[in-house]
Amino acid sequence: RLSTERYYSHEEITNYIDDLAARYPSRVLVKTVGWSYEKRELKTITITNGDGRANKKVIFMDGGFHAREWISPAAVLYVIDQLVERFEENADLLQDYDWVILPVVNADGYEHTQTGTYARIFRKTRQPYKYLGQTCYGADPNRNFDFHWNEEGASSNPCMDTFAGPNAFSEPETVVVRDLMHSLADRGIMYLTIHSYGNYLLYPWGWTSDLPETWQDLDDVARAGGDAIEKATGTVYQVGSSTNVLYIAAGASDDYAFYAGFNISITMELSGGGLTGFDPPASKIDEFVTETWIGIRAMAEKVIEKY
Ligand code: 0X9
Ligand code: ZN
Repeated sequence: RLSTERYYSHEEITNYIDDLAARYPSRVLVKTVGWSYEKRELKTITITNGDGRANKKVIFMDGGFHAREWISPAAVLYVIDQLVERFEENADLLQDYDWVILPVVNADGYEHTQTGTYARIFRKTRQPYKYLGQTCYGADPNRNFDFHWNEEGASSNPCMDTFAGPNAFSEPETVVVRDLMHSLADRGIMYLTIHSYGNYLLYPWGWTSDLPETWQDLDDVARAGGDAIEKATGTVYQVGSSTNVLYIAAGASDDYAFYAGFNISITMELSGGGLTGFDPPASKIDEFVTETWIGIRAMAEKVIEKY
């Protein structure tokens, strides 16, 4: 079983989902969808109820966009654990929907924060860029998508944390997410991307303060998640559009998914902890991921009721 007592390495995460696929071949499918800049294998896990019905609606979830946000892959693994190992309790979530999950988008960055020196708070990918004779590493994968790319809340300086990249989709990791989104778009109902920290449930747009025409649907789903969490644990999540409740930042994956056709697109910023906010002690993992699951479950139920 999954341990919520410590943070996993990228390799352990990959082994964990491979093991689930081997143990539950009728309900779990693991696929290689691409490679990171440093050639780590990026794998999705598709979870079904095993009834063999093709082309169901899809919930697409990812984690580990930002290297230092370790609680994100941990929370995504917990969702996987619940949907697979606790299938009987969650069968309603898989009746008409398949879940496609990429636990660690930025595998190189994640690995770097776990093994590099002074690397714990590193955020970006690991592709090197030259700037004024020095080398800086990585683009911000959440500024690298080709939708209003580099217009607002992003930097053209490779040494900044919000570097948008030399061009949109300069990073192999964001290309993988883009291609997944397009391949799923005609049945993709909800895109959910897990970050930390701050306790926010954010929806489009993040590139403008304008709201999409269907903002009420986005708000309904996000609020269902926030309400469920508050009721269960008392933790309050702030709900609203990225620009209006957090800050303006263009070129992010949530805006891209919504533009690509997902009806619902939400960035969930989990609870923070530790000295920087990005490093909750391992003793907090269980509390944070179970709380996150309550919110994700409630959002999925709302989506299933609406679509
Ligand atoms: O800035 C980000 O990429 C996200 N916050 S984080 O602290 N995890 O880096 C928020 C992204 C919200 N979405 C958009 N601005 N589109
Ligand atoms: Zn983040």
